[in-house]
Amino acid sequence: MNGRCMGSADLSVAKILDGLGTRCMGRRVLLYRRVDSTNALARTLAAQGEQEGTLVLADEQTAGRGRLDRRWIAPAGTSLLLSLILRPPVQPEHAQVVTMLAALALRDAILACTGLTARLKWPNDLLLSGRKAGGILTELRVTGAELDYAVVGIGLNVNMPADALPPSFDATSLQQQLGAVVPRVPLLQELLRRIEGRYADLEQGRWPISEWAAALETIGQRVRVNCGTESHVGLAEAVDDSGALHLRLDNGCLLGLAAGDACPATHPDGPPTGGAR
Ligand code: BT5
Repeated sequence: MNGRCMGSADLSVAKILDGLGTRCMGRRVLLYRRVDSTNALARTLAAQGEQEGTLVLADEQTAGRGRLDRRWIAPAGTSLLLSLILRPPVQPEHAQVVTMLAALALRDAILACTGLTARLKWPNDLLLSGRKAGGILTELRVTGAELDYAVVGIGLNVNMPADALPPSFDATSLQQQLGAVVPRVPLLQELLRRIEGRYADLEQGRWPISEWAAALETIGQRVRVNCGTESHVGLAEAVDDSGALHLRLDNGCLLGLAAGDACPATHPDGPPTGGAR
């Protein structure tokens, strides 16, 4: 199943390394034509001591995953499907900062390579014209009170045709937004450079919380947030250092939500929570 390869037509290890210019991120690339999940593989490697910055990349995933055992669907060759192994200098309760910096780096790389302006949706989505084009899944291993490693998994719909996903996903891709095919390698290189820059900031103690909060279209909106079997409606006022959303309920109480699925409160069906389980 997990067959390593040197590359397909537009994606190859040699092309990725050519002119990459990073010190750590993506200096070692493991590229697969097809894998179950790049996150699952990266976690195994991280547990075996794989170095920070190693990139696991696939053209296709047979069991790509989102949060809460949801599926991430992407026809072969249409997307960036990647996982990076990190050993961030933060406490486990602040590990969401990895998702924040990856989301901002992804947004910046998209703008630099395509001119498209993406917005972020709490807690882990990237939107283009209000529709989901990317998602981030950060998975951790914690030993005692220490964070061993974080695997940050990024799925981005690059050249995905409009009919590739169920309409209930309300998804889009760079190609659909731009009306042109987007080369994946320059975008990936830009993303790795941006992650490296932001990671260096983090190591210097510069956290991206306020920048992330400003990029979240969720803040200032009246939203419905589904958390498992519970649903809360209120004004999304802020996020805190741990990435939790502060929701002002109609009764005036302030609720802190560590995770959930948010959508505008006016949305008739609530947020899409798992059309592809
Ligand atoms: C996410 O989960 O958005 C995180 C997705 C992370 C995927 C990457 S791919 C590389 C790496 N390896 C992995 O195995 N995973 C990571 P969540 O917020 O739970 O959203 C999942 C939901 O998004 C699904 O239930 C669908 O509704 C929707 N969805 C699935 N595939 C999609 C796609 N390609 N584009 C837009 N929406 C999608």
